[in-house]
Amino acid sequence: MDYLIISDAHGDRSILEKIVNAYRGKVRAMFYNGDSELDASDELFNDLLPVIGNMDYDEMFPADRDFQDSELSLYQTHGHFYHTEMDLNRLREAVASKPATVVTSGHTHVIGAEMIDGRLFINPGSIALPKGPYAYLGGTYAILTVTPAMYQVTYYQRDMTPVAGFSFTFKK
Ligand SMILES: [Mn+2]
Repeated sequence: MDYLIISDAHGDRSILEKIVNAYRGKVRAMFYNGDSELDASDELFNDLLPVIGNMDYDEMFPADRDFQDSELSLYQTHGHFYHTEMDLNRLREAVASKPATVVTSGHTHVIGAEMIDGRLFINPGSIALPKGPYAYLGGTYAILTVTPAMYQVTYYQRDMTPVAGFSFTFKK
């Protein structure tokens, strides 16, 4: 089962529209990790599951999300409430009592996929304003594939091609 994770478009609505249209019906859920700078009533959020970012001013966006289906238990947050721009410590502590085995955030605009305390932390990077050592990719999103034994995280560029060498597998 595949899940799309995307974040931090910062007003670049057209790239979100393009990606949503390409993946609608092909993934089980599409997570949007905040800082769209759009209204929560935007029709994009008929497909994208949002949380509020520090640059979102529509208070109708939820602060965070506990997602559960038959394949995946996930906690979604933008990250600013946990100051993930500093480190993942507060977020790591916040999820310690949660059933989620996957934790996803945005905010830093820096891609990341790592297992911490038995939970997979995924940052898809920013689709519009990438930062960090992989900013040269020009914006990224992630596809999470869940199998009975493994998680796989694959990063894609704005043209929806996978980034060579940026597919990571984690044992559950
Ligand atoms: Mn941002």
